[in-house]
Amino acid sequence: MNLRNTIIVLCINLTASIQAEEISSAQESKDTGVLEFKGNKLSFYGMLRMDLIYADSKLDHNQFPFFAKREDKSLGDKENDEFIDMHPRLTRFGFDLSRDSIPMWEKAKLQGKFEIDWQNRATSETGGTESESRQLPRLRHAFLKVTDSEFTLLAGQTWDLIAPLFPSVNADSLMWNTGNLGDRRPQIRGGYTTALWGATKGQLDLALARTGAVDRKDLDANGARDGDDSGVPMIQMRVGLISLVENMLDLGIWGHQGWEETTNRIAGDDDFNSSSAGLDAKFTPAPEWIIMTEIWSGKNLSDIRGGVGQGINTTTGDEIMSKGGWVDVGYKIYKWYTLSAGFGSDNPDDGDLNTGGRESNKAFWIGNKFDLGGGFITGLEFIRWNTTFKNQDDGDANRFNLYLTYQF
Ligand SMILES: [Ca+2]
Ligand SMILES: [Ca+2]
Ligand SMILES: [Ca+2]
Ligand SMILES: [Ca+2]
Repeated sequence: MNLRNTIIVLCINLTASIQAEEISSAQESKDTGVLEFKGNKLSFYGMLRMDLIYADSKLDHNQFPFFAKREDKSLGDKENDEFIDMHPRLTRFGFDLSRDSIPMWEKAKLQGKFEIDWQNRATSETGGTESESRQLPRLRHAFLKVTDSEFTLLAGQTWDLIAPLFPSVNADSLMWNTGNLGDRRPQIRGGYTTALWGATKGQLDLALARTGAVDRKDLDANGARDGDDSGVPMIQMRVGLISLVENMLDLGIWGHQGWEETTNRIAGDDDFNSSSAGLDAKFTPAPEWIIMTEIWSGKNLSDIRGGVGQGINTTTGDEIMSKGGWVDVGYKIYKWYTLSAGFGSDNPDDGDLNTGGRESNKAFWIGNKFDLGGGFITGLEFIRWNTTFKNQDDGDANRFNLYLTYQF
């Protein structure tokens, strides 16, 4: 072996031993998939996903539907105007991070979550030019959480505290504005959980959250979102009972209050409120059954996905009242097959609407989910929407959605 070859061999050996050290310092346990480094535990998760969609009539958005479009021939609408769509936008990537203690606060556990997908509706809503092959990422969750015994503090973006459940179908728009309330938004949340009796626990959470994070309401179009302009955060509160009736039932009651202010008056008003009250329940009478429901009423709900997307009537300056809810029943017939069915309704007060306003939005659905193991999960969903419009003909749409996923 000449000197040149010796040096090459040495270099290769050195590189190999450095790589081995790096791997051992960030050891991965094959069983848990958890990486450990610097006292932190890190685990990645996500899925590759394709959605194929067909509907026999137009919805307000192909991929992210809230309601059926009006089918009023006397107004020149086309009836039963079908469409197809296919997209990989619900492909998801995330990680969970945690540590058992904070060096200067030993009793405290620290957790964090980061999650993105590519369903960036903001771009399509604002008429952006994003193509269906150059999808932009969307931040879903980015938050940290500190837990010290029974107390938690959460800071970042995650699900609304109110209306925490969602139906088994429509992973794009979650039956929002069809009875399901609650999106994701930036917030700071304090929580207290305590054992009550048996396995039953009580929960009390309070959150200060960003108004307008969802509907971006700027009624006076002055470039300042009206929620931010109010100078106060949205308040959300929820009281819950976990593991009632031998672990079969979780219950919660909740509400929110939000404030909006405009610089220029809208129909004489520059001050608007948003509020809701509701309940959620999850019942699992046997391991193969899951029954979920949410019921609510409130006003000016467009920012939390209610009122069929209608918050303020800008002709009268009044907040639009609405009530609604949904129920979803799932039954695991085989280890690999779950059948679900549900119904949702969002019913604004007709008196708060002008001609053409969405008076009601109802849907029923059937979901079929096939879990073949190893993360290969596919499903076929059917949803039928009926949307009614003030003094105009209604719209009906039947939507079929096939999806294929590889989850890890
Ligand atoms: Ca919900
Ligand atoms: Ca404004
Ligand atoms: Ca109505
Ligand atoms: Ca139709």
